[in-house]
Amino acid sequence: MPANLTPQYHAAEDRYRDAKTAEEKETALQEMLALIPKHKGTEKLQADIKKRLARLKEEGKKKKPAKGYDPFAVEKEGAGQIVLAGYPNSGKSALVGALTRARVKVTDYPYATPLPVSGMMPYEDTHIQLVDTPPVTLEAIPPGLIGTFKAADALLIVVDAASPDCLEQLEGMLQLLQEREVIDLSEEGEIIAPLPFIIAATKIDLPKSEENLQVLRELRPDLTFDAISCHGPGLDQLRRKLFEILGVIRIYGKAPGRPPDKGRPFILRKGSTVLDFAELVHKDFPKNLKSALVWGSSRFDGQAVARDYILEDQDVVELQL
Ligand SMILES: Nc1nc2c(ncn2[C@@H]2O[C@H](COP(=O)(O)OP(=O)(O)OP(=O)(O)O)[C@@H](O)[C@H]2O)c(=O)[nH]1
Ligand SMILES: [Mg+2]
Repeated sequence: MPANLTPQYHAAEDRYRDAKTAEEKETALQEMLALIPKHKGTEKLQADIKKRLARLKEEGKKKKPAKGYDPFAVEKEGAGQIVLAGYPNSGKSALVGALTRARVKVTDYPYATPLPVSGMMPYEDTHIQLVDTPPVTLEAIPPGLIGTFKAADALLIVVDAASPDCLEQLEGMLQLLQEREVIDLSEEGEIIAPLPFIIAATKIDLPKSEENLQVLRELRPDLTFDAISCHGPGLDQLRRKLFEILGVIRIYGKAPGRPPDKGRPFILRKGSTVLDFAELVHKDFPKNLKSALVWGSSRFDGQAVARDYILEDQDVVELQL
């Protein structure tokens, strides 16, 4: 029996998908329960919503008394979280300020940023979270900041290309992040799940920066440097690379006989299959999934593919349940 779900129900489901906190999830689930057409075809869905609500309540009860707010634990949002890392005054806050609407503090003196600050960077039809951080040096790192780095999906290492200390900044960052097992530069790979990273050489609009960058590139031919200025040059390319380093794809769902929902893509890891997508849309979908129609990466539009078909960025998928 078809479920015949209404657009209002779908909208509530979208809110559930986007909910970040337990409270938001609970509100969305309650809306879904109120809006779902009550008939035999939706019994399973209704039961699932109720189960999820019960689980949320249970988890809420179990929660330990709050230990207090931890400013170094930055809740994830958007298609992925990228944390900046760099020496004092290297231009981290200015860069987050240029790419997002976060209220960052940019000053010409060092140590202006005492705690992480998060902002959302628009990228095409999605958003990437950038986190500005307090400065580090080889000698001093704020307690808690390594945890912020490790929890990220990727790092953006910032080096001041206009500074005479730019090589020291680069080598210092690499040594520190390696020693603390955040990144892995060893050939064999020594740590589990090291973070991918990008190195931005900033202040490329200032004198000496080109020369300094040349030196960095000669001394570290194994690394790639993105030359940028927070005033514009290099930022478009950096936005694209920030999306690419996350290793995610955007997938648009499509209901039979309806246009694809291009408003809000589902975010999946690169290499995900039609089955992974189905699971993300609804945990009960995989067991009923027969095949799917795909527009985009398939040989022709609306091609029927199997459950293990590997999706690509910006594919449109209609699940056949
Ligand atoms: N010309 C130019 N100046 C920049 C650029 N990026 C940053 N600056 C300047 O460099 C100084 C330091 O920038 P911030 O963004 O505050 O540096 P930070 O890395 O956040 O510094 P801390 O918070 O101490 O770690 C400020 O005076 C900025 O205006 C750039 O691309 N070009
Ligand atoms: Mg700062």
